[in-house]
Amino acid sequence: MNSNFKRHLITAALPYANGAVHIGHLAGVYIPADIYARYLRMRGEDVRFICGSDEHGVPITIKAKQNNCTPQEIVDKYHLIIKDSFERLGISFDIYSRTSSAIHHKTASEFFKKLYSEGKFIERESEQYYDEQANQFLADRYICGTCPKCMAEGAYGDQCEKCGSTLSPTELINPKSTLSGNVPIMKSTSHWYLPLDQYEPWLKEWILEGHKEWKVNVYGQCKSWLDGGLQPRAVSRDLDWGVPVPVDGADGKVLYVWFDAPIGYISNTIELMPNDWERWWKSEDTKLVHFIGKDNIVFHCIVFPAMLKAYGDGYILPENVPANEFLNLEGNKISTSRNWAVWLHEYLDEFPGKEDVLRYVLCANAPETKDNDFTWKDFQTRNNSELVGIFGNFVNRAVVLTHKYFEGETPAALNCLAIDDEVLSQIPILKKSIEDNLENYKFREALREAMNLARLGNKYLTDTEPWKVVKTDPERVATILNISLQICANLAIAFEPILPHTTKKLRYILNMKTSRWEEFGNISILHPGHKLNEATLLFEKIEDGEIEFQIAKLQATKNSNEATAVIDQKSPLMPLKPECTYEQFSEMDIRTATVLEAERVPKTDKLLKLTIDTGLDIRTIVSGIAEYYSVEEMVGKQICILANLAPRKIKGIESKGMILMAKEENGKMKIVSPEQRLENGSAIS
Ligand code: B3M
Ligand code: ZN
Repeated sequence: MNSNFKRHLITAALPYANGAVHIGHLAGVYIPADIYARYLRMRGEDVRFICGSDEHGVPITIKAKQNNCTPQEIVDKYHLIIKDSFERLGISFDIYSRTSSAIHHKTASEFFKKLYSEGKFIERESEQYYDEQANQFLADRYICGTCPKCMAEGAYGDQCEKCGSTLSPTELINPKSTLSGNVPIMKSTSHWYLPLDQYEPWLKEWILEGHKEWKVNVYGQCKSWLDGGLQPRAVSRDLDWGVPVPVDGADGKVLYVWFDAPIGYISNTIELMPNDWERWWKSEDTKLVHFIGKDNIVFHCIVFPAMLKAYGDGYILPENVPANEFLNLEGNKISTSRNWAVWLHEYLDEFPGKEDVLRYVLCANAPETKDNDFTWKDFQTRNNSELVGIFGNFVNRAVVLTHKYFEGETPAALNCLAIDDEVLSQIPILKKSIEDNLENYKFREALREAMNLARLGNKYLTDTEPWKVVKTDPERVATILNISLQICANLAIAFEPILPHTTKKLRYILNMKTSRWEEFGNISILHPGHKLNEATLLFEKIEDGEIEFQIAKLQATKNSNEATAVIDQKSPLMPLKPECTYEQFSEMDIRTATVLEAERVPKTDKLLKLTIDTGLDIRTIVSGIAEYYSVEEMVGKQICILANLAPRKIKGIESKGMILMAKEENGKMKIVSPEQRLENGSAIS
């Protein structure tokens, strides 16, 4: 690393504590940030990696209202879920704190006070929307209406989720209160504004002239904001949740969440290093890098820098803001409110020991230059053919053969042939490329190059065939395995920032102490005679059933979203059947079961013959679902069946039971599956 910086301050966007973290957050922000932090630490750099929950703002108060609890209860709940799931994934924050902490309130409050007393704000009286029934001013998400830019319904007072435009409440067409649904009135209120327009020339100089190296998407967004002309921006809100505005007579007003949240980076650094934090924030030899998603660019590149500039006192500005685009899920935009997401805490529960598979797939698919798509099929393929098939396979072959031929001791490389030299010469080239990519925030490419090292090893073993050569030339095998093991050791270093759980395992197998980046490229990390531990598998295959389960889970979400949409449109549903008694209901034996085999019933369009494990027995059910489900989709699926339905013959086949299906408005039938995989035979009542 040829830089003049003495220390690296890395921040990752503070997630809102009104929900859990999903794969979109991970791919966009936390995985790249973590790879970067781990890489720099391996290089022996002085690094602090800062994050925490963003616990203020209107969405949190709305969620609290919906759940009939206090905002504090909401943030307490999600703060723990988020913190714990990050830890389990191995995101190596030096601190993960929260903005409801006393330290943060004090820091944000003092920050505001200094700017206020130095006259850096302008105070303005303005007319704002007010809900007379709820007795409340309608900031941000408390108001919605038609987006003036794309004409979508349901745009919020701060943003249109459809087209992504940043809005202010008065721009909305047909505004309505989200509290009561009422049309709001205008009422006068006063707020403090940061006059961004005054900082415009300086920002233009700093970004447009000084940071042409920023990512195209980041630079482009900044340029369009700056070209459009900056306006003063309110830094306070009429709300009862947040950091109170520390000015006499400002009762009922709090700091705008986007004013206090970035100060959270500072508060959390203070909490981490109460005596040393200033050296990190106020010294020109600190390199500050903000990892964020694209919707946060303006706040990190324009507003927060302007706040720091206004504050003065030696605060440094970010050296880079490598914001990513968005990750979609199975072709659709990830949405917290529609539950269209893969939630980190659920993934960790459902795929124990596979933390690194998620890290790998999300890095390989990171939306670095454009929006990207996550699909479960791609997740499975990347695991099975890349991690298991290439990386895991190579390491396993090298270690197992060393145990087989050399009792687990690293053999000596006696004399190298051209093929050996060729392979070894690739290592420093790949190393250089990985470094350049990591230092330029191109994590996908860095991962690809690290994987190329595994590919190189895998191909080398396949080409040299030590298992054949051993019969005629054991000395040659010693060289081949020595080189293979050195590649394994280099892989343990190259992958450490990306797959820390795996490289820990790999280092154990190789009985390797170091994971210093400096050692990368060394082709005698493991000395002749160095004893290896037993080979264990680095990765396991992911079976079709696991993927089908995830797809079914998403499908269930989609179905329930569509059902909600149908109800919202008030379309007629099937009329209610006549009343029945509980006894009548309880005569039905409804249970969970799994489809073992499926085949089409010959000469029919609609029928599938299914072999089913009911937990009690294996039986056949003939079902008219071939129109809606293929044979492949059915195998492995968990379903619910009416198990004590009298048997009957369909097309000559005895069918014992019936699959529970739901009929949609459009007449389509969908299988009813349990929310999570249950034991077969679980009774439904
Ligand atoms: N809480 C917004 C977001 O998750 C946010 C980031 C704050 S960083 C200071 O989009
Ligand atoms: Zn819009």
